Amino acid sequence: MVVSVIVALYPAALARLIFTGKTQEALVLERFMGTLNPSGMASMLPYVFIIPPVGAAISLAAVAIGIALLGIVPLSSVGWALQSLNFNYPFWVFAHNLMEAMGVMAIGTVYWLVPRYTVMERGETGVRTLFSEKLGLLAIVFYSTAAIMAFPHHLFTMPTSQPQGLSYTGQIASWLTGFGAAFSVFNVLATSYAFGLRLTPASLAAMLGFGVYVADGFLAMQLGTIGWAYRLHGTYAATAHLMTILLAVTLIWIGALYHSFQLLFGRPENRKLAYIHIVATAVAALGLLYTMAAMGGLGIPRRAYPLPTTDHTTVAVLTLFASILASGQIAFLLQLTRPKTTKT
Ligand SMILES: [Cu+2]
Repeated sequence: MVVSVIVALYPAALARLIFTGKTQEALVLERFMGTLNPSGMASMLPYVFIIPPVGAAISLAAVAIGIALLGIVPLSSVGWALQSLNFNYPFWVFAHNLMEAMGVMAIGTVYWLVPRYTVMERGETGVRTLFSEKLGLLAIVFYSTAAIMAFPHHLFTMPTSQPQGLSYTGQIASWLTGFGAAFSVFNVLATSYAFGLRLTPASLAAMLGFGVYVADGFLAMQLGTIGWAYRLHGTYAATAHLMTILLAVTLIWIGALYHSFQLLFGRPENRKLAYIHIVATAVAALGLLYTMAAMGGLGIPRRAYPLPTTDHTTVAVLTLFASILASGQIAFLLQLTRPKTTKT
């Protein structure tokens, strides 16, 4: 499914946009492409400017391994690329920042959605913006800049090879991303409070997704602290963090999807199904986050099968929240497969 999206569906959608003239999507994108404000395209900038340089080293290693796998050079000649130091640093500076770029895009999506659902505009201008566009831009730049050097937090527990200075840099940079997130929390709440936020599936998904993102941020700060990382690394706390950040970002993009539902599917969404989808996803995300975080605190290792706990309550609670998550996605599938003529 993933491969078909990457190699077929996405290029096809882009080709349609480029070659078949003014589709509805193209008209919407045009209003948007040239904008560099935080509620426009500014959150895409980190991806454009940070990912290519931080991804260069691991790309080089990948090319070397690819050439060896094709038999053009002997496999033994690329062993250097897989030595732990040579692999870990190029990999994590890339992988960590890729996740951060995704996070920044998600925050940009919240910045984009929230002003579109406020009751009032700023002054009598008729333009709906964030409470502070400048603070929004600062948050994007601050957050992505701090994030660049946060990657050594993945390698705190390599005590024999990670220089201490790099560990402290990773810890301080991780905490600084928390400040970047705090600017966004203030801005999004101030926008909702000062201009009034309307309840719609899009605005609810954006706010709940952002809420889950911030809740997960507190766990991320613990994992990004050297002392805590020794206790929590390799436990369910890390699983909780990874799973929650992905669910938070997904929920925010679900908001973008409901915002564009009419455009994408030619009919408005069924609100009841949409609310079930969003609330179930958010409740399950928080439930799984705190259950898995508690499991991590108890030292239960991740990536182990069968589940390395025999505590029936833990298993029952995990199963309960997993079922809530699944029922939310079933509501979404019903939404997508609903016949076109159904009343909404
Ligand atoms: Cu990281």
